[in-house]
Amino acid sequence: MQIQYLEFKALEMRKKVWKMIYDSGTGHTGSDLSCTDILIALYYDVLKINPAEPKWVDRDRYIQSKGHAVEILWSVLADKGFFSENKLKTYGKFHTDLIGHPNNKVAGIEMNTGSLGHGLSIAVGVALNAKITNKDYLTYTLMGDGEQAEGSIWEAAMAANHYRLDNLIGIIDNNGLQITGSNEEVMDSSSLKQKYQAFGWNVQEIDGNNMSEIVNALKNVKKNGHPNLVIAHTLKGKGVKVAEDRAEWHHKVPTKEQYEAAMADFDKKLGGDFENGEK
Ligand SMILES: Cc1ncc(C[n+]2csc(CCOP(=O)(O)OP(=O)(O)O)c2C)c(N)n1
Ligand SMILES: [Mg+2]
Repeated sequence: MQIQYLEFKALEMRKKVWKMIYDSGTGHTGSDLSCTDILIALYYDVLKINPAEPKWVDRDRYIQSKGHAVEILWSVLADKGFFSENKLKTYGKFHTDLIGHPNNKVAGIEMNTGSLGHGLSIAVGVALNAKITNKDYLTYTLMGDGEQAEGSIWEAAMAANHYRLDNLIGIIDNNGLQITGSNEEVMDSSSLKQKYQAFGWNVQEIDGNNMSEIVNALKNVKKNGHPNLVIAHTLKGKGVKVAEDRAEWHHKVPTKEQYEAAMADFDKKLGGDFENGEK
């Protein structure tokens, strides 16, 4: 897949998420924009999936452990055709199943998540199943950096190497922020590379808002008997200046003025840099 096309998609999806949060009055704005590029790389270039057959047995599995960033996930799943754009409009409304965290009643969702610290454990089980049943599918999980404070992560990290799960790819959205402040203020999550390496993992560190680096890292995971981790250095709120690198934008909804200013900026970028999807 062309990197320029993926960059275009990421911009389009950021605009969509921004509008969705404004329209519905709810959402994890900074968290969605932080990992948008990662989801685009996964869903448009890396994952082996078939939206027409969501439960295809040989599909790659994606478990979004940082479940709160669900608006970008719903947007991508609709765009890929797992469900309709009309259904997407029901996000956050009474009786919808497009709720504020991933919900496995919806096509394309493997597991309910949102209580932080569980995705890696689930992914270990799913990857182990592939080993036991001789399946080639890969299992990916996206975690937050604040989420690394959960003890269950480290139990899962140990188990992943014990069971030689080189079919497991963990990704950390390393944006330096949590809800109430920075990692330094809330819980020190530094030296993640050394920590995972000490648990036996192969670790790559990349710029997590750079499409080529994301795609390269995800396609170059090792098959050497050890689980793989990609530490993706990102900017929380990426793509909307007012929200970038600001903890209060974790789940803030834009004002009318902020909404309109960012929409105009998105339109300018989409119409200028990316007219007809070309850079
Ligand atoms: C077990 C648990 N504790 C607390 C929360 C509330 N919570 C939601 S998001 C969040 C911060 C997560 O920060 P991080 O993992 O860094 O995610 P990101 O910066 O990508 O949003 C917290 C504490 C939760 N969802 N689950
Ligand atoms: Mg974070």
